[in-house]
Amino acid sequence: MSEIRRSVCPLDCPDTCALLVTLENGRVTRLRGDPEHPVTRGFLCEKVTRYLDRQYSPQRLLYPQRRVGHKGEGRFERISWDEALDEIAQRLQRIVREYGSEAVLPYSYAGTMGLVQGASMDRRFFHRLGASRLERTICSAAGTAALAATLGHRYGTEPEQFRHARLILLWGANVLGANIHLWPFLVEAVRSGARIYTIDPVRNRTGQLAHRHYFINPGSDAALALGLMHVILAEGLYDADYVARYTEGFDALAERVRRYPPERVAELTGLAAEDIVGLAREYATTRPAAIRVNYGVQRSERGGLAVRAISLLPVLTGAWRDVGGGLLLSTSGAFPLNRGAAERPDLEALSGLGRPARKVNMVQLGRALTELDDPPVMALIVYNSNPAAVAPNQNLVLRGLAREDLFTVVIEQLPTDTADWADIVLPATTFLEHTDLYISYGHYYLQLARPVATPPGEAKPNAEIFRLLAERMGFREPCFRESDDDIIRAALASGHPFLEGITLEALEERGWMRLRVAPDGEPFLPFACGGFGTPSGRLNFAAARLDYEPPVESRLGDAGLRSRYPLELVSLKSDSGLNSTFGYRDAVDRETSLVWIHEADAAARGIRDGDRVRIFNDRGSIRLIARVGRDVARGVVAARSIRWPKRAPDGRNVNALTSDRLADMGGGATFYSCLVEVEKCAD
Ligand SMILES: Nc1nc2c(c(=O)[nH]1)N[C@H]1C(S)=C(S)[C@@H](COP(=O)(O)OP(=O)(O)OC[C@H]3O[C@@H](n4cnc5c(=O)[nH]c(N)nc54)[C@H](O)[C@@H]3O)O[C@H]1N2
Ligand SMILES: Nc1nc2c(c(=O)[nH]1)N[C@H]1C(S)=C(S)[C@@H](COP(=O)(O)OP(=O)(O)OC[C@H]3O[C@@H](n4cnc5c(=O)[nH]c(N)nc54)[C@H](O)[C@@H]3O)O[C@H]1N2
Ligand code: SF4
Ligand SMILES: [Mo]
Repeated sequence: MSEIRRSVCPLDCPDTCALLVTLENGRVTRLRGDPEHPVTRGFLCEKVTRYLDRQYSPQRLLYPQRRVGHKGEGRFERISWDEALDEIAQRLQRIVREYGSEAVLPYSYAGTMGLVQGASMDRRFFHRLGASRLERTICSAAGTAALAATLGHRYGTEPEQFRHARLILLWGANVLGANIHLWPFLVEAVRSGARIYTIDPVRNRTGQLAHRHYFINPGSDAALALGLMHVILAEGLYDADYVARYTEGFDALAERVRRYPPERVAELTGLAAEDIVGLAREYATTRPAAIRVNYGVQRSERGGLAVRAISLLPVLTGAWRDVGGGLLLSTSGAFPLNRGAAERPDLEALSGLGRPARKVNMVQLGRALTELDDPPVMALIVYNSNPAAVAPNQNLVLRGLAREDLFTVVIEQLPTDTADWADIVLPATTFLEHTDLYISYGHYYLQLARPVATPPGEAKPNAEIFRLLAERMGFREPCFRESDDDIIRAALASGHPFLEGITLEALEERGWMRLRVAPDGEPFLPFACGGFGTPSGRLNFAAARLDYEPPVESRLGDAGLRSRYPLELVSLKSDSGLNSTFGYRDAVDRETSLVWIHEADAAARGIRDGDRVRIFNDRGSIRLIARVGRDVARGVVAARSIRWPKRAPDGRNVNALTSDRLADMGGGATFYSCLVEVEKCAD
């Protein structure tokens, strides 16, 4: 007997695909994209088409387990849920008594993007406990803060409208790898005569198909944007009417960008001065012009400034007026859920702490585990994340996880590196086995997914695990007994007009619904007539001090560092994987075991294609296989992330090299401001 059910891809990807699931005799036999969904359009990426290898993997964690071996060894014994929950509750209670509640640190990110399993009962639990508050900065914090400070709203051009653009800048955006459902719209645009340019230190698959690729120095995008604005203003190519109507602070901007003539910007960015001039003219005079900027540009020390400066471009040219014009970084700010109702930060007042709990930036997990005092972190509870693989400064993270006095709980689907470090491992369900509500950061559809498969063994959803833990901890507030549906209803009841008509019942019936950002069938033009989310409603060009300096960790940065480590490492996303989620697959392991190096840099080091090389800096050292060519800029090396460290010869991945220095805004991560040296392996 076969039937088709709806679901939603839960992964950390802008596309948030609507899925159709084939069930045969209770077993899921096929996943495909919903042909009716306007962005999914009937296809899935390859990684999720093959998701059933994960769903039915013999590696799935099935039962609660307790560590029997040494820390990190990954040897466990099966225990019952009762034993596991009792032990966790007792350990937490003792830690809270001895060290205070802030000695407990949650660690979660986007293993699932669902609201219920990602940011509801878990948050309630930690607020009620008075645990340290985790700042979830590892991905998008700098860009998020920059967009909020500049446009005032974190949304932009609808993906469906890119088909109308005539010039498309893919700025730090590997569309084919990390946002494949935008691609068909770009193809349509090209058929109507559009040109596509990529701006990236790496010529990835998307760059190879673009009409033109601009190699840019990592972390120098703010300088390029300032240079483009310099030319646009100097040549009078801006939209004076749009600027007059909807902005303020124009004179301050004009004054600022005067300091960024093409020659200076050429030195900072690595682009040729005439290319900067040409790009500025073409961008300002082609309509509609759309920019797809992705998070790659803000994963650097100057990432906030980069997003600020880039997002001023369509304001200056008035590109926001056009269907198919504007800029897209994220759409997530358009989903006005009542997050407070789901997460209940007010519960912290019951914790006995008597003040807001301290904040711990997730990018600096290694420091938190090894340096924090008053109180030290004594318990770490990990879910929806794999910090032993994904966090920067990995050697420091591992030193922290190895602490004998640290009590670590990991809620996981698979035996990740992080799970190997746990004292207690709890088995989690997959998206096919639990309920959730999904916003998107790449389109404007809200979606609901119901379980379609039975959990294997004794796996439970995160929300249920935190309900049970709350009960064990004696948290009696009624909110700890709320069902998943209660949580979803509360989150939907924000009263915001974008959610008008969107209820649990309506979602249940249809699966996905477009936000009421525009009337049915009409494009969403977020800033065509101003409407910026600033105090005055106008965009303020003078809000930011647009002063660019190269990152400390760059070839134009700290002189001492760059003399020892003269190459900049960009550890961009793999095409075949999704962060560390599919690290168990051989194809992902192969892709993440390579490092791309420019032929001139390779020749200078006696490195040939296929050689085994060592990449190192003061933080660590790893071995990879060299790919020599011209798809990275000179002075840049590129490795795909994120490998499962335990599959690597040295038990480390590229994050053994990356820095836990913070970005210029939002406390964001700086994975791509990273100096290294590369040498041929002797053996
Ligand atoms: N296949 C696949 N898809 C994914 C993911 C994945 O791991 N694999 N990860 C998901 C996640 S977590 C996210 S956040 C999203 C978004 O993911 P993105 O952040 O957009 O992906 P990245 O590959 O990190 O970066 C995009 C591009 O920016 C480039 N880049 C790096 N530094 C700079 C710079 O300083 N300037 C410029 N101009 N470009 C730079 C990189 O070389 C890369 O080609 O993708 C999601 N989708
Ligand atoms: N070098 C380098 N490092 C990076 C990046 C980079 O580009 N380069 N990118 C950074 C970025 S953008 C991000 S977003 C982070 C990603 O960091 P993470 O969000 O930690 O991403 P994943 O590696 O995908 O790990 C998610 C884990 O959650 C688990 N999981 C999935 N669903 C559930 C569930 O329902 N319940 C529970 N309990 N677990 C679940 C999965 O099995 C998986 O092991 O990595 C960052 N690290
Ligand atoms: S990972 Fe992205 S492209 Fe692939 S199915 Fe999920 S949402 Fe769609
Ligand atoms: Mo991310």
